[in-house]
Amino acid sequence: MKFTWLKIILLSILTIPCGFSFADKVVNKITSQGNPVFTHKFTADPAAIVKDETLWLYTGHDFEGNQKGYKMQDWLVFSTKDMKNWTEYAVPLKISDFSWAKSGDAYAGHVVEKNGKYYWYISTNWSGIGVAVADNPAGPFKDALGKPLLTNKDSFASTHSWATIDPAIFINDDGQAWIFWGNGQAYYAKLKSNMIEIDGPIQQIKFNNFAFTEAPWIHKKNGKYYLTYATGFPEKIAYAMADSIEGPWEYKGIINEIAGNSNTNHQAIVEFKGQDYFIYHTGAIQTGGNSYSRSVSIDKLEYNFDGTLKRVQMTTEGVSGP
Ligand code: FUB
Repeated sequence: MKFTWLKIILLSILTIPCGFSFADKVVNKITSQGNPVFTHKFTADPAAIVKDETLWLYTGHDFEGNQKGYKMQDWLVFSTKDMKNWTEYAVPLKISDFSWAKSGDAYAGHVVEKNGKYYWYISTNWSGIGVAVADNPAGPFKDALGKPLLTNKDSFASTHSWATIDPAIFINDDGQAWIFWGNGQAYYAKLKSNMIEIDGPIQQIKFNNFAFTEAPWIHKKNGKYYLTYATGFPEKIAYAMADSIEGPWEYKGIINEIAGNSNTNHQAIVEFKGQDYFIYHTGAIQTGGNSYSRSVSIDKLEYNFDGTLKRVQMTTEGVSGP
């Protein structure tokens, strides 16, 4: 009894600094040994945000090792202040939280903060893209709409069932939020300020050399916009640059090679405490890792003087190992 109270008080002290107390949601403390960052669960499709002094990592959750197809029923959330010591929280969101998602597949998602609320855009394989909302980054998140935000009809140039996946959100300097998504073809649209409705027409991204597979991610650095995305299959990660969120985009090349033992790679890019990070998944966990039992890894992302990106070095040590 005494121990339980002591544990709760200690966890409260540890988790208060970013404005919320998450003690009741903490399920695990992990000291990472490098890549993959976590070895106790299979994690995939990373997305990350920074809030105050904390990096929040949201991932998909593959079934146990040696899977033969995508089996993912919930999403996971972790936080860190130093990229080495991580806190894992109770499962914040499940595919069953979206009653309309008959596919039952918890595909890639992306979290953003707007006006003190946290919005988690998720994909479902063939049931569309949904959005869940929470008052804090650890959740729990709740379906904000009770229906999909986007369906296959919105991916107007595509005919396959998994065309409407992999949402990526970018909030521009003027406060306008944009959603990008797609498989095979890439689309984007404005979000209304309530973050749960599409505002205006849906556009398709096209440019020379744009061999788009999936997993768009937008970030901005030193006035330039970067669109990173998976290309080919097995996937590499390529990128394009633009002076405006709506392009025109200029293809710049490959930044990450095929990930060890995985067909997919699915990157997130984030700056945290002055360092840029490339977060991705591989099938390289040595017990049971493969294309459907994936694990998140993190390495540094570096820029050249002209703003182009250096190729990522996928490492065993990662950013937290010895
Ligand atoms: O995890 C299921 C799908 O695999 C994602 O939606 C894609 O980005 C790929 O990583």
